[in-house]
Amino acid sequence: MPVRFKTDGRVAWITLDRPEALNAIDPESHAALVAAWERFRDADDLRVAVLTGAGRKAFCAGVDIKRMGEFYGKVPAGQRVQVWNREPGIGGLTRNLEVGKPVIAAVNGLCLGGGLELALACDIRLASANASFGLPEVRWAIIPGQGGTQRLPRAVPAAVALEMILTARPIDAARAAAIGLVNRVYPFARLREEAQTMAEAIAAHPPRAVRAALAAVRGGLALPLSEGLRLEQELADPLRDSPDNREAREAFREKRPPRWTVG
Ligand code: CO8
Repeated sequence: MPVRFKTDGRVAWITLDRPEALNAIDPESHAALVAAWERFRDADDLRVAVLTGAGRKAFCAGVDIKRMGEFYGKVPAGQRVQVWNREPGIGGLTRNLEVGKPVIAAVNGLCLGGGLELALACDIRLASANASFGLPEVRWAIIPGQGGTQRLPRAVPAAVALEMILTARPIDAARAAAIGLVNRVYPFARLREEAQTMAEAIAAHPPRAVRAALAAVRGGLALPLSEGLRLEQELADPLRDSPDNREAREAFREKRPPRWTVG
């Protein structure tokens, strides 16, 4: 299988596993990724997913260039926009597939093209010091079309995004951290452990609050502030004086760890 799905406690590890092709996404990897996200989404006991790549060199070198034509050929050219605007994007998370739970990208090396677009669709990005990031699509006479032109300028300043997209040149992990494209950078040997630690920290919190916070931030980013503030109230209110909220307050008074209603 080009994608491995493993669990470590309440954390799902989804690993692109084609190191011989720098974990490039071919049609089978795409289908396996979609299936993996759906499995994570539907598993009540899994709270956080970590996406990474097998091997020491690459997280994902993008869509499989040798098999790009197979993606195009699936749908007649005249219908592509219509069909792709409702199907999951390449790699699943990039379009029309929401899991509603946090996803961390543990970027362990090259992160290019469709690989960066997939990492941008994750909620938190951690990187190893050897990682590099780029959107080289214009070199291939196309543009980033799996969310890259939209998510990169929302993640970093627009001028920096344009520099990356128009020059097609990759940046290193230190620069990616400096511009806020990645949250943290670790030595390669520590990346996995740090991603698991962060995932467990999130998984320890009451799942309804985590999901609502995620929905508020993700939903609000697409809205004007006044509408975002309304969305925040809609998501915040059902949690106020909820069993978990009462339990958190009671546990604080009684100086004991809280027990959440789910899990
Ligand atoms: N696709 C397929 N195979 C790849 C890819 C790729 N994206 N990247 C690397 N490989 C393969 C190589 O062909 C090679 O395999 P083989 O030895 O069998 O030929 C193996 O991985 C190792 O690669 P290299 O020998 O090239 O390793 P180097 O260290 O010399 O170079 C590079 C590494 C610089 C990363 C180089 O491999 C490279 O430039 N790769 C292409 C990276 C790239 O441009 N990616 C973006 C592609 S475009 C994209 O992702 C968006 C497309 C959206 C299309 C949507 C369709 C529906």
